[in-house]
Amino acid sequence: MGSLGWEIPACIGAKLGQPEKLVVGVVGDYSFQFTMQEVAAAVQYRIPFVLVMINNISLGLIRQSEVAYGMNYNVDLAYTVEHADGELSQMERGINYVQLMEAMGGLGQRVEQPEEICVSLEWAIRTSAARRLPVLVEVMVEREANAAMGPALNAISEYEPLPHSTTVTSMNGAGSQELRQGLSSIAVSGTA
Ligand SMILES: Cc1ncc(C[n+]2csc(CCOP(=O)(O)OP(=O)(O)O)c2C)c(N)n1
Ligand SMILES: [Mg+2]
Repeated sequence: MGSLGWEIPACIGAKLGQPEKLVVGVVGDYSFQFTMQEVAAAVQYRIPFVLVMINNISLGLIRQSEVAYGMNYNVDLAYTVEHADGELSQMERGINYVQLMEAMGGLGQRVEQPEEICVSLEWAIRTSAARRLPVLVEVMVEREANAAMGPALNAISEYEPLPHSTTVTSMNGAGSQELRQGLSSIAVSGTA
């Protein structure tokens, strides 16, 4: 989908439509901000799903589109807060999305190292099903990695292996079985 904010409502709809399936949504950090309040609705109505956030603390697609113009303008989601006493605190990681999930009654984990991703995904799948809650896995990634898009898509000749054949094989805990059974899961992903 091209519209930001599609992912969370889509996860809710997919899970309501096919409650027996595992629903996993992939969301950008900025896209999450468009409809994040729907997490509260999912908690209220006990609609479980796993949300994987790719957090580059920026509007990556917009930043990349600006490169051709030599710009890097208004794409940062990190900022500085000035407190009442004049103290400054740096929100170097932008919004704390795990706290946001928790504020709405959901759960989340931040992942900083690649080897933590599987562990966190297993936790999210297990916990989301057991507690009937939306659960976030926030994966911190490089701010300025370019993605293949537009005409660059034509230049792709080699793809990364599918997660089913790589990551998932190293998962052993609860949840991994559900992921291995590709048909028992629905993947929801929005792109800009
Ligand atoms: C509703 C809506 N508003 C604006 C846009 C334009 N837009 C495309 S990508 C993008 C930034 C997306 O940032 P993020 O979700 O963090 O994904 P990233 O590109 O960083 O992976 C924006 C504002 C859009 N696609 N949809
Ligand atoms: Mg982003």
